Amino acid sequence: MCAARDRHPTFKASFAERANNASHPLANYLLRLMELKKSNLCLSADVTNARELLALADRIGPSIVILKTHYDLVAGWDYNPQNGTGARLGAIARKHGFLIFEDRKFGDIGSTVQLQYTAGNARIIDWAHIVNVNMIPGKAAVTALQQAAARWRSRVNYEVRTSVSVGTPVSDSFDGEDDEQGTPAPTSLSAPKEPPPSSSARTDYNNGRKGSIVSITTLTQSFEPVDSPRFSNTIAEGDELVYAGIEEPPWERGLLILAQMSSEGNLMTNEYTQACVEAAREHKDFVMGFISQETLNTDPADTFISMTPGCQLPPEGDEEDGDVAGDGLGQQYNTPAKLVGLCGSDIIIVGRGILKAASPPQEAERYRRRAWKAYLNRIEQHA
Ligand code: S5P
Repeated sequence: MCAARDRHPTFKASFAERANNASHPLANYLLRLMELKKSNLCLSADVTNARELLALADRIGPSIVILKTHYDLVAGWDYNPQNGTGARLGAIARKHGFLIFEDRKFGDIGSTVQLQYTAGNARIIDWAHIVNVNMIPGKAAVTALQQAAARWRSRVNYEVRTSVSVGTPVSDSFDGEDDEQGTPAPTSLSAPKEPPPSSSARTDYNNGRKGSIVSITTLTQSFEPVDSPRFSNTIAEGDELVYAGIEEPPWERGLLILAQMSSEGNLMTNEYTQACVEAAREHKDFVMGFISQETLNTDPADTFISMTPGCQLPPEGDEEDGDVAGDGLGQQYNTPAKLVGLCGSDIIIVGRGILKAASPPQEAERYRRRAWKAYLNRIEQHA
């Protein structure tokens, strides 16, 4: 089911050793987090309302290192950048120690994916540490996403504080792209639209336009340096709590390339997968790894992380590594022992195997233990 990759150094190396060699700051962080939590489990949180998503993140958080979202299937997603669903997930992630991966599978021309990543109501880049790209449009999509992340990163250390003062006369509308989309202008969470003139300077922007002159509204924005990735506004659940034993994640965002799929009859050929690997090698400071069915590290210098969906365990009590049937809609499943132990995948991605269990937290622990055991067997260490 997978090519033998066991001669590559990453196959037998511990996550701690690989953390030392990881050039991507978020990959380094994730590998250390995995060692700390003894977890190589990602929950695919495919639930359809925001309240359920937040409750699930809080319940399963202790077992996982990544929570994967599809924000577009969640009803009631609150887009408020300061205390909406993304920000609240961020607070839960900080409390339990996991990263957020929005499984958006960007797949369009460069200019469009940049906007899909950073703009719109969701502003994915603000709350998702990791996203992924479908390479069908070619390498430019990767370059474009990397550019967008670098631009965001260069601004994000500054909080924008906005104050509005009203005098006479005034203009009655603001020229803000956020207003056009019906959402409030971000004040402190999002990166500013203009780079700050200096870390402590105050800049005045009068954004008034059109409107009848009755009084003057002055929009004053000050950019203040922030040295922590923590968002400044208080978020209800556990904002003050930070997972012990590791620092908060770095600001650098990470990308995964969708290089192989779990679904039956998918069109990703070996040649296509190889083109994904080449694109990753060309963007090592942004691409952390792959969504794939096996490790794709072949060159001695490769240090990519492979994350694998299409994973389920047979029911408790059945033969440990027996076959698991697909879902009837094209999804195919393999066990952690096969994916991690034989194929060299690093992180298993599990959705319905956990979500549909009688007790999702208990089942998440079962998956965590089994995937971790498969990793220890692979590197020939014993618990
Ligand atoms: O090849 C893939 C790639 C992905 S990201 N196959 C997948 O199944 N996925 C995603 O993983 C899919 O969109 C879903 O969110 C999750 C698998 O869910 P499960 O319920 O079948 O475990």
